[in-house]
Amino acid sequence: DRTVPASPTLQSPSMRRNVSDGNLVGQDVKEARVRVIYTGGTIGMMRNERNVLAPISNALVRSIRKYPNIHDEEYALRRFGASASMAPLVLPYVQGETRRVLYQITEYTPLLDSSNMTMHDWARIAEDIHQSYEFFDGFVVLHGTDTLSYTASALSFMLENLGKTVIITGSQIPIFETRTDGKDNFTSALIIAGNYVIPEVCVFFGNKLMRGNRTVKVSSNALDAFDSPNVPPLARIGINVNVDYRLIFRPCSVERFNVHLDLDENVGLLRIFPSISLPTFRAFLAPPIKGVVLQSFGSGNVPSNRHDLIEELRAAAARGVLIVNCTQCPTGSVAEIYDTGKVLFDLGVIPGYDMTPESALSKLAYVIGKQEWTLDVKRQMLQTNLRGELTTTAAPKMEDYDLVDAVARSLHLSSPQELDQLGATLFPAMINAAVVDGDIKKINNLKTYGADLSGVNHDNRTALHLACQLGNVKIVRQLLRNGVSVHIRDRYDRTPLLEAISIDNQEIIELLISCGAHLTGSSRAVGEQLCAAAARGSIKRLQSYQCAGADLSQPDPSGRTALHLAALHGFLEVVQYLLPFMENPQETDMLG
Ligand code: ASN
Repeated sequence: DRTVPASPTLQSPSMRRNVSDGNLVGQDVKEARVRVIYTGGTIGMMRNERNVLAPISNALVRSIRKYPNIHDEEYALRRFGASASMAPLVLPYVQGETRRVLYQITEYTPLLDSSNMTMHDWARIAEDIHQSYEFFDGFVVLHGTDTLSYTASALSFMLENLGKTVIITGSQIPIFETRTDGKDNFTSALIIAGNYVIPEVCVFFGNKLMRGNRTVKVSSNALDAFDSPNVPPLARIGINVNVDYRLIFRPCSVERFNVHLDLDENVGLLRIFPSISLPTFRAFLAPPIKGVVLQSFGSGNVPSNRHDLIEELRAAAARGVLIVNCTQCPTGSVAEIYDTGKVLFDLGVIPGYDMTPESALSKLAYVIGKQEWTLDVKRQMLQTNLRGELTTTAAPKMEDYDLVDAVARSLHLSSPQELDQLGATLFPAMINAAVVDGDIKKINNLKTYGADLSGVNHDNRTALHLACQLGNVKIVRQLLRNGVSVHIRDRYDRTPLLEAISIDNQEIIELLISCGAHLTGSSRAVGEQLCAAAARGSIKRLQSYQCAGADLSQPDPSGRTALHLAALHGFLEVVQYLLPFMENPQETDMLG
């Protein structure tokens, strides 16, 4: 059943009031569900008999239950009763955020120092997210910091058409210690994963949320251990969470979430240095290598007077080895501006632009692992921006023709806060007007003016909610092609999919489903809706639910199915329609 959460104890919320009182529970509070995948790393380490840090199994979850600022035992007891010790953990109330975050930790065996992780571990994480994708609002991966950027980059490629927030975090000091960065990193990651739809694989560290495939570990001891040298952070955490929605890279294909697990391990990083010897160079490029990230000097230069090396590169490229040129510099991009760089382009070496070495390496493993792609397609994909990992040419700056700036100037507004506020009110109103008019051109123009088409209004509704409610298929398609999320729930917990169901527009329902939308809320609540439709004799509504992936034999909270209701009200056609979907139609309900 697609609507039942992974654990029977983690029931999803029904319709809830929007309240800001941390003492309310259950039916009165909106909740979000986050799955935490704990792979290892310093965050859960303790000193062993040799007095060095190593991961300890079963310690993290047990300790967290005792930390009142990471787990709200009182809420858990009221929400889950006596079974609270086995129930999901609950993040204490956070001022300013709308949803209480319920989280479940899956601990890997063995827990690993991330230096011991391999591509198989990346595949395991990707598969676990895939398996439980529909049951959670977001995902947090607890990970060692040493190879965290490799994992983040790899996952960004492996998780295709991602629609939900995935955050990888860890710490430099174990969470069990009095002074630790683990607590802040973990709780901030949970808050963001539960409250914000940022459909990217992100890294949270040192108060910054960064695009995962842009990160590098820059310090072995500072708490601010990660940087994103070529792209600003997606969000900063101060007193408030400030998300820069314009930076978010959204999947713009009308396709469902999927994972690609097949990575090719025959890839490597080759850092050029003055006087590198031919035997070393040749050995590196020898079979079975299939993909190499050439870490060149400056803006992509190699010793062009070393004909021996150039010939080795030419021969490797001719054998079909994919060679991606990236710079050794922490910031900036490769470009054809020197003779010493131009020589590589002429050999068929692929420009890696401003990709980090971690990102380029995992992208090679991903691209080479795509059996269905020809060598030409692979070459093309390596230089295409697939997940925001590279910047090809100097894109025009959005601010140059930002509508908000123009309006702000005429209103004499200037502070960044005033500009942000204006943008947040102006754009959703204008986008909604364009949606009501069914004006695709206006929507496109607004996007060029810097509007975030995924923006929400005061009821947390997006333009997609409205377009679905109005039943305008063309606009819905246009918004989806622009990456508007299908997962945002409004103030009343309604998704765009529910809007489409409420007007029985099956074309839109199918379109949303093909983008990864799914029913949310408990299966019993869906059962209730099915029963209500059957009691009205509405085959159309039942079809809409079926189209949206509902199991039509799903009972309501009292155990009655739609078939019971259809029979009770004498709707013969509804009974005939429902019968093939019933597993055991002869079974009676709890009421007899
Ligand atoms: N060696 C540790 C790891 O990568 C470092 C850390 O997590 N801070 O697992």
